[in-house]
Amino acid sequence: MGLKPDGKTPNMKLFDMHKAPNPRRVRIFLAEKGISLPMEQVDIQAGDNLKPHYLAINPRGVLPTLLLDDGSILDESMAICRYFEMVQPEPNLFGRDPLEAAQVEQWQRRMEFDGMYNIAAAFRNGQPAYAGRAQPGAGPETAQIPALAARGAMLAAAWLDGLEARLEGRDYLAATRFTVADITAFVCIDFARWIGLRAGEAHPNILAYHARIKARPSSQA
Ligand SMILES: N[C@@H](CCC(=O)N[C@@H](CS)C(=O)NCC(=O)O)C(=O)O
Repeated sequence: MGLKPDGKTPNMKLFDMHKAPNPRRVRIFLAEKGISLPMEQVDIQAGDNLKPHYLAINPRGVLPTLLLDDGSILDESMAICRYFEMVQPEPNLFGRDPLEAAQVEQWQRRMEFDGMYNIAAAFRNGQPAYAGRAQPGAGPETAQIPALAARGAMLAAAWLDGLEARLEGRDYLAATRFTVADITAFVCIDFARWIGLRAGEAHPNILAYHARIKARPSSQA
C-alpha cells in the first residue's frame, strides 16, 4: 500500500533518521502494515534536527515526525503508529480485544519506560557528542549528568533481566502473536548495544526472541 502514489496523500512524509531507535520503530511498523510513504532523512548527530528548516516543520526538533496532508504533524512514535493502525487496521498490531489491547499497551509502555528511556539516559548523559543535549530535541540546553548515565545503565540492565524472565516460554512479548510491543522490545534490545549492554549467555530467551523478530522482513526497514 503506497500512501502517496495513489494521489490521496500528496504531502504526507515521514521525517526519519535511519540509525535512530524511535524512527526505526515507525519504519518497522509501516513495513509490517505494508505501507510505504516518502521519507526524508534528518541527521541528528550533525544537529540538522535543530536547524531552521526542520524546526519550521517540527518546533520540538525530534524524530520521527509524520507530516500530514493538511500540514499538521504527529511527533510521537506510538501516536504515528496508532494513526496508521486506524488508517489500515490489518494486520492488527495494537490488540484485537479489550484484554489483548491492554496487554499490548502495558508491555509496549514497559519497554519504553523501563528500556528505552533508561538506555537513552545512559547514552545521552555519557556521550561527549551530546554535551549540552542530554534531552533530545529543541528544548533548553541540558547538561549531561554522569550519575544519570550510571543510573540509566543500571536500570537498563535490570530491564534486560526482566525481559529475559518475561520471555520464558513465550514467543512474543504481549500476546501469542507479533504486536507493536515486540517492535519496541526489539528496537530496545538493539539500542542497548549503544551503551554496551548486550544480551548474552544469561539471556537465552532474549537471544532466541531477537533472532525470531530479526527473521521478519520488517526488521530490515
Ligand atoms: N517519545 C518520542 C521520543 C523521540 C526521540 O527522542 N527521538 C530522538 C531520536 S531516537 C530524537 O529526536 N533526538 C533528537 C536529538 O537528539 O536532538 C517518540 O517516541 O517518538
